[in-house]
Amino acid sequence: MEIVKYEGYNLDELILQAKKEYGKDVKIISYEVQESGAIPFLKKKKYALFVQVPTPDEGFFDILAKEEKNEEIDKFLEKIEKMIDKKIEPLKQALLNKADTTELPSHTAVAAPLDFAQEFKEFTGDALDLIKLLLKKDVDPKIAKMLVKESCGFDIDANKFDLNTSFFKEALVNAIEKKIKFKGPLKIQKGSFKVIAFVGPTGVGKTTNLFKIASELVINQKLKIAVISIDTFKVGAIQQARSFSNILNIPFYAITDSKNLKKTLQNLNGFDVVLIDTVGRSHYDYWRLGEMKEILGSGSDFMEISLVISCNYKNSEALEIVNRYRTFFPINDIFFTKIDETYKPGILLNLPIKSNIPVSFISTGQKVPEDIRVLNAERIANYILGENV
Ligand SMILES: Nc1nc2c(ncn2[C@@H]2O[C@H](COP(=O)(O)OP(=O)(O)OP(=O)(O)O)[C@@H](O)[C@H]2O)c(=O)[nH]1
Ligand SMILES: [Mg+2]
Repeated sequence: MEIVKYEGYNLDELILQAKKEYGKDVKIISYEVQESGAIPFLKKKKYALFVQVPTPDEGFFDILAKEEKNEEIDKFLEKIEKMIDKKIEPLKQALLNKADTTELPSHTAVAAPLDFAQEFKEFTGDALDLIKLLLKKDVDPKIAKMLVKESCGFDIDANKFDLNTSFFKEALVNAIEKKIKFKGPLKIQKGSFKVIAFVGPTGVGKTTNLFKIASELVINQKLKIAVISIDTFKVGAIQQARSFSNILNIPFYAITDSKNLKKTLQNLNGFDVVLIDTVGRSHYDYWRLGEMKEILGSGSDFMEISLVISCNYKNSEALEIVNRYRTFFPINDIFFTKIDETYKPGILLNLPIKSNIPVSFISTGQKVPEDIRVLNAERIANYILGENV
């Protein structure tokens, strides 16, 4: 095998020349560009073209396989390596920079182990006992401290804070009332045309609980209700929602785009409440969340958005969900579900306090319509203290 070098001012002509001399199968290995001439505006590009001239019975790789000492090949391989390196360097840098700046979920930060005595050294007596209990229920230490302090007085003898009541529940309810906002029971005026959309991750109980609310509004409050589903993605989702609607004898619409949502909402003008069920979306799936925002956007002026969160989520994950969802939707309230599936319901305190979003309902099981309660301070205190509610 032979490597031949051509030099000239026109690259195409050099290639044509090589092909003319060695046939159309000649292999072009590389080319170099050099500036020629000393005066800047008279500078001309000069090319050096390197071609591999085929031999009748040996290819390039055959020669390499034989591990023959061939300085020419080594020289050209080196040249090719350098060219490749030069080409991929900006790409490598771009990837490295991206990796450096990629936002890590906030919950990946590892919490330092808690030094209980040090952390809560300003408390004594019942206050300390209540803090211990809150921590056992997965209440965030900072939130436990802040809540307990709300119901403390200063014990001059001990020079520390202690509860100003001997009842844990009273202390907790008092603190919760100051720190958490409650949406309260759904009281809807006839003819008010309220639109409520339920959003949240997959499988948290959006559809089930939407129909618990629908039942309350239809059966107890005698309101005119319609349900719109934009969950056309999951197999069986529409059937599930349609059969609930049939039982309640309320109109049901399945739509897929924002134009249809706008039109459907206009047609439902005479209704008191329209409930919108959405497809569960991972909070990491920005693309699909954007798609849903686009669809819901057409009714957003008068729409309330309820974010449905399961109580069995880890605290850090739940906060991540709220933070990611709220970048897409103006969240009106947090609707908790699956309280029956956890013994450590600290999330009921941590999430509303950290997010400063009001809370609305809590789902206590799978049964429609009865497994739902309005959330208030006393109810949260009962769940945390492990009392039946
Ligand atoms: N244990 C328990 N199960 C619940 C509760 N709420 C809902 N579920 C169950 O959770 C499962 C999922 O409920 P869905 O209402 O379909 O959840 P979804 O959020 O609409 O799900 P996607 O539409 O797939 O995102 C069902 O089996 C419900 O019966 C609850 O409070 N406790
Ligand atoms: Mg659903």
